Amino acid sequence: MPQKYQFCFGPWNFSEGSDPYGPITRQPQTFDWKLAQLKKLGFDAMMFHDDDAVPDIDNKSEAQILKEARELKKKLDGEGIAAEMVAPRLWFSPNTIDGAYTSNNPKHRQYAIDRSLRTIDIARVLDTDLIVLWLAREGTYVRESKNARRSVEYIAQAIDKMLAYDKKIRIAIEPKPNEPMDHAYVPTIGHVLALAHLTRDPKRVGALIESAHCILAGLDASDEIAFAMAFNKLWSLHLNDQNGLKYDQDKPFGSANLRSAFDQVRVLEQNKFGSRGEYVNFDVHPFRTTKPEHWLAHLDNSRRTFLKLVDKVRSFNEAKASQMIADRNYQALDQYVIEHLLKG
Ligand code: XLS
Ligand code: MG
Repeated sequence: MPQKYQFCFGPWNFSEGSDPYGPITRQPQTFDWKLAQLKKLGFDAMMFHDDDAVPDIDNKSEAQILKEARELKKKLDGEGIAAEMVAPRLWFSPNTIDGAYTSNNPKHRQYAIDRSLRTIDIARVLDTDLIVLWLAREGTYVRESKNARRSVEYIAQAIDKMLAYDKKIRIAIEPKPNEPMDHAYVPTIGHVLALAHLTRDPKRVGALIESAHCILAGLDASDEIAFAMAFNKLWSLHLNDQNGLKYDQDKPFGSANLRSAFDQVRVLEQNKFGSRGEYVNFDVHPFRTTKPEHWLAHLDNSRRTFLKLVDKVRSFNEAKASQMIADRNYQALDQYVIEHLLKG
């Protein structure tokens, strides 16, 4: 049976167009509007930061957080939408200015752990066992400002606290090599899988791959996907695109490099991604110039491209490719891929 894919995105994927050089270009919309658009597009699930689920989380009691999470769960159930994961947003608060788990300030490290435990509380209510960690500020601008070995140990210790707090959760680390930091401590999937082994329960620590983050690390996203899948560790996926080594672009999937997008889908198909209930997420943003009336296009287009590439993968003549490989005629193989992608 061919794999049927389930799709997901997060409320932040309806971004408003601000960048470090200018303000928003679209007026912010409510969460209810975003959920209604997700439903209208026929997506299956939504992913959440802790404060997407419970806004202004730092100023709310544990009881209030649980109450609001329950209200959200009701809303999602009413629309038949699942929550894929919850991720602590550990890069916005004044308490995370110098990093979260790796901050040089012990009070701030404790804040990061406490906030991660609240994230787990929310995930329980939303009925997902998946916690995502994008370790945004765990790195340095100035190498001498932190002890790198101790930082890795701090991250492992924080993960241990989370694993001990709830025996059912799984943690998927989303590596990214830079931005906002000059260098991040956990830049690639290899680092993620190695880090898992420093924790108390490596079986419950896995990976989330984002295409653009692989490109920023100078790596091939399809190889990163294959690497994680060889360990059965690809628990979530953020497909998007990125035009080379520059600021984080989060372009629509396939927008910059269609062939790489084909390769990513091919590896996902070959390894049956989704067969254990994993979702295909598009972590994409509209171009800054996008008018409000075209606000859904980047999500719809990413899924369209993905599904067209699934067809391309399924109609790729693997026997023909195998013959070329056996003949070591990679020149022919290269051209076959190009012509297959160009075929109408
Ligand atoms: C940023 C990340 C972020 C995570 C979730 O680059 O993609 O959005 O996916 O914390
Ligand atoms: Mg992402």
